[in-house]
Amino acid sequence: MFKFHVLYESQTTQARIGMLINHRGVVETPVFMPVGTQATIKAVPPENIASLGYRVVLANTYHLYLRPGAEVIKDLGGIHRFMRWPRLILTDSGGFQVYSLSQFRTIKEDGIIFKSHLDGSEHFITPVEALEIQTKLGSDIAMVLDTCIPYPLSYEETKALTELTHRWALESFKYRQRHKNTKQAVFGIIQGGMFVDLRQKSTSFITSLEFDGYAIGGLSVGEPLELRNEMIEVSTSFMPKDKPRYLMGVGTPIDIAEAVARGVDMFDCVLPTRNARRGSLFTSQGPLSIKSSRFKTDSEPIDPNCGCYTCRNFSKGYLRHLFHTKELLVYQLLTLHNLFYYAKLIEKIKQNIKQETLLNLIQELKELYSKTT
Ligand code: PRF
Ligand code: ZN
Repeated sequence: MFKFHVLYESQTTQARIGMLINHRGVVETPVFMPVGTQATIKAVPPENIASLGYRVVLANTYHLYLRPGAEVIKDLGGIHRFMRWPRLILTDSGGFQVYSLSQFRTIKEDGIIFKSHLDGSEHFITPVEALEIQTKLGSDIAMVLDTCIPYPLSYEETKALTELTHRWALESFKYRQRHKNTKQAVFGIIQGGMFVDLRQKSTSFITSLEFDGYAIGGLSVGEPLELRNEMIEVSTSFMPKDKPRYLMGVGTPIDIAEAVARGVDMFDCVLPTRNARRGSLFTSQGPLSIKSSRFKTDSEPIDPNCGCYTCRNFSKGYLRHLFHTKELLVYQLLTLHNLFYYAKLIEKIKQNIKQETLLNLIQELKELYSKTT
């Protein structure tokens, strides 16, 4: 069982408020999914992720397939029990990670040949296998295998890779028709690079297949913000209203708010977690680096307006000390803060959708993040 309902449609933007429902529970959208590549949100126990209000996390098929292996996770009771996260889990198909991580890969008509970044071993994955692996993992939402289109890339090459993505999507769709799995939803992925007509065609083709939801892929790969927003708009304007829309790997608070205004419902990004581990924090006053020497004797929290565990209990002076001494606790404390910030951001976006003030919030965020650290 997998359902999506739109509860509210904005009058002033394309934004929506909706609800994802499956056998594990209900998720309000817009939703942000923290990234748990290795079946863990780095440095934070699942109970804390849940108490921040998160209802869905993302895990990566590429990493888990290579180590510890999908069979191992299946034997240990599936990915939910494995990582002790009883709520929803979305697994990415691995297509994108192969491009960014493996030392070598070749795209064939039937799938991707790649070498593991761990031991150099060679693997060949087809679209059907990518779904089979995700079935073994037991995630709630599986993504189809797609091709990654680098930026910039010529029209002809982009067209060829986009059409290959379509053939793979069709194969994935047919496979799922033959092998019904009522416990796992499958999302198709739109590509098309940075060309309006290819984005349009990709959106029409992918949404002509009855997937449970649709993702916009191939963005946030180095293109300028205006170009990305244009591509998002092209896609969402051709996507069905009654299915969830997921923008993969995006983004900053501004990116998310802008995409919500264009009709996107779901997001994932390493930004809050990865930035935290590098000492970069999101605050109500804009970005802040805990490394700065000006915090050496600072007794104030990271953000006086933040109610997270870290801000309620620790000073910037202490956190800066932990960071410079590489004490392990700092990774948990800073990640908790950034994930709290993203959870509040999503709450704020939802409120602003309901009050028809989302455009004001976007303006506020732009002013906040144009300031220097
Ligand atoms: N495809 C897949 N995963 C992704 C992307 C994509 O295009 C992106 C693009 N930003 C992030 N993660 N399968
Ligand atoms: Zn905080």
